[in-house]
Amino acid sequence: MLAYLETQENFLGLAPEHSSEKALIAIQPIPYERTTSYGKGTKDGPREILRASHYVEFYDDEFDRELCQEVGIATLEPLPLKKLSVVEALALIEARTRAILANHSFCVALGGEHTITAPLIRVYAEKYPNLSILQFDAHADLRNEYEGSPYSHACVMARVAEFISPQRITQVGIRALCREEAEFIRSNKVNTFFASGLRRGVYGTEWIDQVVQTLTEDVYITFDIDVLDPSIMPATGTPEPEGLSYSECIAVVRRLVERGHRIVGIDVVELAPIKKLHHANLTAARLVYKLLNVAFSYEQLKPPVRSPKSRRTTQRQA
Ligand SMILES: [Mn+2]
Repeated sequence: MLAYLETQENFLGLAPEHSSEKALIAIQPIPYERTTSYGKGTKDGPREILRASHYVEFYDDEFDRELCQEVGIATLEPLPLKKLSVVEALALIEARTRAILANHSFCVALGGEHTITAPLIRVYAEKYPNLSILQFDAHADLRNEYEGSPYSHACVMARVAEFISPQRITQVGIRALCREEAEFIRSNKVNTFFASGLRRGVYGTEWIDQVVQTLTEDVYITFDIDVLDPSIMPATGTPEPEGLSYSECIAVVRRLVERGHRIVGIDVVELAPIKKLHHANLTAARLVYKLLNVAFSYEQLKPPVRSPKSRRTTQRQA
C-alpha cells in the first residue's frame, strides 16, 4: 500500500482531488544520507523541497497551463530509511519505486544523496530496455569505490554502469573528477560534456544538440543539483565553481523533448539545505516542477506512459 502526504505537506500543497492515488505523477521523497563527503544535510533535502514548493506557482507561462491540476501530482510519504543498512535501504527504494510505477505514470524521486539513483534506474531499465541516462552533475561519480564504500554517492554512476552500457550514459556539467574516472570515461565511451569544454567551445556552439544526439528515445534524468553554479545553488555537499545556469539545464531538457525523446523518470538529488538560505530550496522546488512541465509538454500525456501503445516513437509537436 502506498501512503500519501496531505495538502499541508505534499508537493505544491495540492488539494486532495489533485494529489490522490489517481494522480498521473508521483513525487517520492527519499531522505537517504550515509556517505556525504564534505557538507552534510542531504537527508533534509526532500522535506525542504516540499516546504518550498508551497511557494511555487501552479501556472507555467511557457506552457500556459496548470499541470498539477490537469494531471495530478501525489506525494508519497518519505521512506523510513534510518534504521536500515545500506543494502536494505537501497532494496526498499527499489521495491517502492516498482510499486509506484505500477500505480502512477511518472515518478520524480527527491534525494537525499546521489546513491539512491542506482536502485531507481534499475527499475526503469527493466521497464524501458532502450533506456539512456542524462546525468546533470558537477562530479562524474564513476569511482569504483570511495572511502571504502562502493555505495558512496561518489560511485553511483559506476554502479549504474554495471547494468546500463556506459555508452548509454550522458553526463553534463562535469568539472571535478579523478584520473581513474577520466580513464573510465575514455575507455568505456561515456558521453561526458565537461563544464570547461562547454565554455571553451570544445563541443561547438550547438553543444545542447550534441548532448541530445547521444541519447536514446527513452531518457531517465538524474539531476544532481551541484551541477548548478554555487552562486545560485550553494546548498549542496560539494559545491564546485564553473557551474551551469538554471536556464542552461532547462534548455537541454527542453531540446530533448522537442527532438522527440521521451523523459520516463526523474530524480533531483543532493540538496543539503542551509538554514535561512531559502532561495536554494525554492530553486530546487521550482526545478522539479519545471522539469515536469517540460517532460509533459509534448506527446507524454497521450496516452499515459504505462499504456503499451505509448511505446511508439514520439513525434515532435513544436
Ligand atoms: Mn552526483
